[in-house]
Amino acid sequence: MVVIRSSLKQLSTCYPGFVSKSRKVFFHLDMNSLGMKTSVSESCKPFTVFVEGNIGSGKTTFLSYFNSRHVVVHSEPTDIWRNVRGHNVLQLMYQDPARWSFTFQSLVQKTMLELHVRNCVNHPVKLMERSIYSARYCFVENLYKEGLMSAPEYAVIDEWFKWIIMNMKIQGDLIVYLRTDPEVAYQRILDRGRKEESALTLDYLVKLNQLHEDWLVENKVFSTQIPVIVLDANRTIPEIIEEFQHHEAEIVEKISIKQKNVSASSSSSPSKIKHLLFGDPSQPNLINSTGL
Ligand code: TTP
Ligand code: MG
Repeated sequence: MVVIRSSLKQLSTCYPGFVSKSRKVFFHLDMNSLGMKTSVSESCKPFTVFVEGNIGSGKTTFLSYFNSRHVVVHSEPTDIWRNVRGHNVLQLMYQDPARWSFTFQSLVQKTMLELHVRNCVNHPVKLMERSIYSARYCFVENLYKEGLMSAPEYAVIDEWFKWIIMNMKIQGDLIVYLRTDPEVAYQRILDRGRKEESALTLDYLVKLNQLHEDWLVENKVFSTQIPVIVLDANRTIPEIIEEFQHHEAEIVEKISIKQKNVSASSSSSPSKIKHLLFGDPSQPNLINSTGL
């Protein structure tokens, strides 16, 4: 990282990747911006939470609760999926999955990887909507099982997936699984009316639900080493948040265990992380609005 001091105004207009601290500006010029290969920085390991659950389980709404807490929240890049150089690949996938699911899942895998390795600006907590794992273990798996992705396509995407998880050091410390009945998720999808999902069926949600259950609850076929907290997401968002808060002690313990395994210089204190996840959002945070 190259640190350049300059005026805040100048930098804000010419480059979006700056952060400010004590009126000085630290400009992060990373290897990506120089077109060089990189992986997740060793010195930057935020406590990383993946929020998982069926389509319509409420992941985005759940994540929006944390926006005020100055943690990094990465919602899914659905805008990109709907507009890759003018192509709505999400829509193509729903229109003709046998033709487009490989294309779409390749895009999902690439964009999820980008979120996993996105440059860290010393935020102690990172929350993500889904992960590269659910794309592979739930969606790709379902497409293949349903005969909508061919064996060679499945093999290629799986080879990429395995290479990524072997080589890219994807950080994941906790999974919050928003568990819903498929009927509840279906009703929410009808209510929100995302145009690409107009032909989505309850049967599809039942299958995806089973794959989430197999992976995150039953540990069948695919399992995870990352601890999972299951929340009843048939309920309202305030109720789900309340249930999440009941897990505070358990989560703080996991944070402490994680901190013991990483060097002090690369991690924030458990109390700071606890404050960010569970503190009163109306109260000032321990870090300023840039997360530093
Ligand atoms: P979700 O990732 O489930 O996100 P959501 O915004 O629908 O969920 P929530 O209401 O809980 O916030 O799905 C987004 C859309 O992308 C949905 O139509 C399913 C589709 N999708 C795939 O087809 N394959 C994938 O690998 C992923 C991640 C999503
Ligand atoms: Mg969402």
